[in-house]
Amino acid sequence: MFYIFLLGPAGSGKSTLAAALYDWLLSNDIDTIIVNLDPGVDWLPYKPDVDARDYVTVEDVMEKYNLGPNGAIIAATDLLAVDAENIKDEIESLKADYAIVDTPGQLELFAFRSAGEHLSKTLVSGGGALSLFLVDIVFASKPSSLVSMLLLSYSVRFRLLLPQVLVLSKCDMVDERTVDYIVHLIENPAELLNAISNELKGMYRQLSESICRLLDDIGYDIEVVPTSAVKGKGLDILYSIAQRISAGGEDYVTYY
Ligand SMILES: Nc1nc2c(ncn2[C@@H]2O[C@H](COP(=O)(O)OP(=O)(O)OP(=O)(O)O)[C@@H](O)[C@H]2O)c(=O)[nH]1
Ligand SMILES: [Mg+2]
Repeated sequence: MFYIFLLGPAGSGKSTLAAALYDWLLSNDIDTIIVNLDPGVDWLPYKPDVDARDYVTVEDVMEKYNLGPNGAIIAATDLLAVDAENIKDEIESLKADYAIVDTPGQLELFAFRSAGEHLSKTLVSGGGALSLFLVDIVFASKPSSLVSMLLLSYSVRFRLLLPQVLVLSKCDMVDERTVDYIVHLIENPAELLNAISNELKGMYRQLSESICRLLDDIGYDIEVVPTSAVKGKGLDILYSIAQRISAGGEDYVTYY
């Protein structure tokens, strides 16, 4: 099975894009399942085939351990990791070609705590995976915000060690020219440096410039895909990237 993880800051559009990609794959006769890994979510725009809430819910954890909502979300994600093997077994028992995995709203829980790392490694073991890092295009329209998102996406990539695509989400909310300009900035660090120089002054400008240079130096060669879950934009491109990677067209890490 090939796993497609959707990651990104709260509200970046993970669940909505997961649902849109799932529908698109099914309507193209591609055998796909959809997995919810958020034990705290109330409502989802899809019906998960495998659901973290069948293993642990934030509500139960709050009651059982007498925790507040934030502590309970952390504890629930840690408890979920204990069930990683069972979750993998349930997913694999469905014998689909692709599993779309929607991750918790709080990016740091999945990307920066060992529970998320353990979950992703367990699921991916013996198969392939791709991570889609979502950045809300409205947020990315400001060069300094874009730089901070690029840095965040790189640090997530470094944590999970999976091939990663930078997905610009909600592109229906800005015009085509803005989308093209942002893609251009991401693909051309020198232009991004220029844009930052016009926006910031002093210490923060220097800091952003250093981050841009760092990303350039380490070869931040990430693929950018503009999408809109509402308009169905970019879903075919995401699938073609997943196909390329799952077919071995690009290295991916397997954990044995
Ligand atoms: N215009 C537009 N709005 C979108 C799109 N995708 C998501 N949204 C809206 O953005 C908001 C957040 O979307 P979600 O899919 O819940 O985002 P999320 O990243 O799963 O959120 P959390 O799980 O809470 O972190 C919702 O109000 C969505 O309707 C899109 O392609 N276009
Ligand atoms: Mg969500």
